[in-house]
Amino acid sequence: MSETRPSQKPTFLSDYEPYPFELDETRLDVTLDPQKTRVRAELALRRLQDAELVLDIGKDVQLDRIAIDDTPLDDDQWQRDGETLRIAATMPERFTLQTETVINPSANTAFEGLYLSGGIFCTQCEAEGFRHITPYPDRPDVMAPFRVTIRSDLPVLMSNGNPVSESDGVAVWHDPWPKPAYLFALVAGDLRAVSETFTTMSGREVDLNVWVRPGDEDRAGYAMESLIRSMEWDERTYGREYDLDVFNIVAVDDFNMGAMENKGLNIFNSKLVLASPETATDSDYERIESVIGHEYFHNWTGNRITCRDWFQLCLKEGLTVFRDQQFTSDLRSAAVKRIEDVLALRARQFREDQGPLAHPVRPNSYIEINNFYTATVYEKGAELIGMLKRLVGDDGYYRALDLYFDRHDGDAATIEDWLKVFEDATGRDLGQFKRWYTDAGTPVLTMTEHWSDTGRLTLRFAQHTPPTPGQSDKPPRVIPIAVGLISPNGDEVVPTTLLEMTEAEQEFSFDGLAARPTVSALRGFSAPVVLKRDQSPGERAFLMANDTDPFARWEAGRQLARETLLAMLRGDEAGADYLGAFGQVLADAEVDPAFCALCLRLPSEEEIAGAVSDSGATPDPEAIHAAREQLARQIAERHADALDRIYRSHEVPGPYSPEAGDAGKRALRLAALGLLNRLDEGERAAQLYQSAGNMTERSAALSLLIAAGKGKPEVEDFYNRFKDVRLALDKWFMLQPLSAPPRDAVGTARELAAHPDFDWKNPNRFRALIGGLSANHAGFHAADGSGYDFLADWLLRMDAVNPQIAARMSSAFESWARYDETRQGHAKAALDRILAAPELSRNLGEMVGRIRNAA
Ligand code: B3K
Ligand code: ZN
Repeated sequence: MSETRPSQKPTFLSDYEPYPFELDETRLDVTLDPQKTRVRAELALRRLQDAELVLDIGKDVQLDRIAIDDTPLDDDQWQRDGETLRIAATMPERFTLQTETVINPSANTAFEGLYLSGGIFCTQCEAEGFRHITPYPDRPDVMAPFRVTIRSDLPVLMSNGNPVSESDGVAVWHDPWPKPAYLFALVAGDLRAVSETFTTMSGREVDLNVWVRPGDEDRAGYAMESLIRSMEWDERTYGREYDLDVFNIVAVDDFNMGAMENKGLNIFNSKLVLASPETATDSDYERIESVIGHEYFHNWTGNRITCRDWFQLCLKEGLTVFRDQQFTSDLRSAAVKRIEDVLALRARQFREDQGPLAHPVRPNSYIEINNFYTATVYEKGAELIGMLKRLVGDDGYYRALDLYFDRHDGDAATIEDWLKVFEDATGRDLGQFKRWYTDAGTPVLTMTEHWSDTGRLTLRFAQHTPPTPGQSDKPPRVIPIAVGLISPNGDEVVPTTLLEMTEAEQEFSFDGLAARPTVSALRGFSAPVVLKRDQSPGERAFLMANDTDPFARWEAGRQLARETLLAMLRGDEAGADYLGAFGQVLADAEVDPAFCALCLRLPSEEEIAGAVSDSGATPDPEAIHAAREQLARQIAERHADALDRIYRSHEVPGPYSPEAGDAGKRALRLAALGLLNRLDEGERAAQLYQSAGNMTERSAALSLLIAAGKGKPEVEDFYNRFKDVRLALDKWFMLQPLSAPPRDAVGTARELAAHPDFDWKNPNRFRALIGGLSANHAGFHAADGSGYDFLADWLLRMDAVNPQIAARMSSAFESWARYDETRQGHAKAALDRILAAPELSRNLGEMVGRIRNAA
């Protein structure tokens, strides 16, 4: 490996050692300047052991002064090596380390540490960004109260905690809650606030502000409403109250991810704050509500109780995702939310678990921690909490959580601590459950049914977890399997019952049944497993029509659709059962439009490719695209009248509201339109585009037109309408490569990449275009390798500017080894080209290295 490359040395969980110093207070004095920001830091330290003082320091930080208790250190008393600063001087038991550094926010294109976004100074410190601001023990188990002075003539100056004073361009903030450096934030700029006051359950008043750029105030209202709902919900559901006098949210345009839970000063990607009916879709609104909730909920699960080290990331992320999922289900439809979450889990986490990037929810090692903010840590991490709750019951769960907050408030905790509160609160042994945290891979659960005429039904289960990188043998785990039984006339004869599987093979019996029932298994998706069962299309159609568990009902239809598609790919006709059962779903459209909309959605091409590959065959992206199109057309032909009725009767009158009821009706109407689009070649979509009163309809109509190979005038119109609205223009950059007929996708992406508005250093714009193409399955996996080449070119270009974004987008290559030899050859060449780049970042180097090892 060449010397210019950053270290590829892994960090191991087993090497954890406590920090030998205690940090009593951190005082920062920051004089802002776009090119030369000066940071004076004072760390009040206490020695716990006889040890060298080791701090982290970014290579981009110019260190001008280093002193202990006002005495500058001699050159031979300290040493800077890579990202480490070692201080060998003998220190008293208590001392203050003083440093002075200069950093250049305007040169910071990686958006980690302190940077500038559209004239606003802002920070991102998780996971290891604080070291790019000042030398520091930049690890989550070193916590301290912060006092921060900001000097600048910009009108708004903010940091964490409560404001102390502000005058003549000097603002002082104090955060009394000890926190690790990753939760530090600083914002300065010309910002305007949408403000409210919130009275907490114990009667304290909190000032709430959502800060945006001048002119954006009228798009910040929904974020504020969502914040208030989050605060009320956390008090109601978990008894958790907010703990500072102010809560500030700031929207910035350049942000590597969605948002960040900095104590009292959340920083958000503007995409997750700004919304108006004309510029944001129903899903954007839903996402804003859920991410505002997520970051707010971190105040307790993440901030008051943080992680001991980054291996414990799921401690805060899995739990906080679980909490935000509960929040959305309580506010909207629980059934719909569960299905959406399972769809996302399967699309991202199962795919991860089944490929070269598989890792445990609590990993054992990493090279670059930012590569581990994954679907496994977040979404599978949340599933583990859901399983725990199912296993110990609601009462046990909330008792355990109360104990967790009591026992660990102010701690940097571990997964062991987390499991222990459940054991102590419920008396249950969670030794076997812990394997869910330590073992990677998605268990495959096989179920067979045995009926005896004495009225007994026996269900036999076998579990097996396939090997994953570095882990070959996996012992059985405890799997909660929720089951219900439905009689031939559609009545539920056994309501939902939780079976606890703990062995590799195990059986459970039900007695006293008058007739052989149909089994509704894995209700509510009670465990993140792949369930395999032999079931006839007729039985699936029966469940699709009769199951009382909404998830299982949806799942039956989904399985039927998958099998129908697999059969079509083998050259068979589309199954009559599926086409028939679809009619039943349409007949129930009025009951729950949002649920019905989900039932109308066919499996994605990516999902079908996964299913083909599971069956031992090689997926052919073009054939998959064609089969899916053909099935959609057949459904549309068979149910044209019902679909047209739904389309006409579900127009939502009156002023736009993003709430679940109206959004569900729009979703159903657009799902019907999606199918009809195959018959009328864009006619209805073109009309809808013209009459659309909101972005939900307008963007859906636009993508249907593009998919139909039409829509040139509409694409142009959309651009002209939104060319000055960044977030809306991102949709324009995304929808074209995403919805284009596969043969045009790469060409479209290339043209757009040359467009003057392709401001690629902005993460949202880059993700829109590059992510749009990667999500066009048959387009990205073009047989000539042009999709792979295009992605490799852009990853390399982005890597030099923003390694986190490049690394994240590289996961589009994750499943390359499942395709045919020609495609594999092209993918390998593209991956090898990336690996050969002379100055590859640690981020992209680790990701591509792991992906390339797939075969
Ligand atoms: N905790 C942040 C994610 C930080 C990602 C660092 N690469 C947002 C969240 O999960 O709430
Ligand atoms: Zn989070």
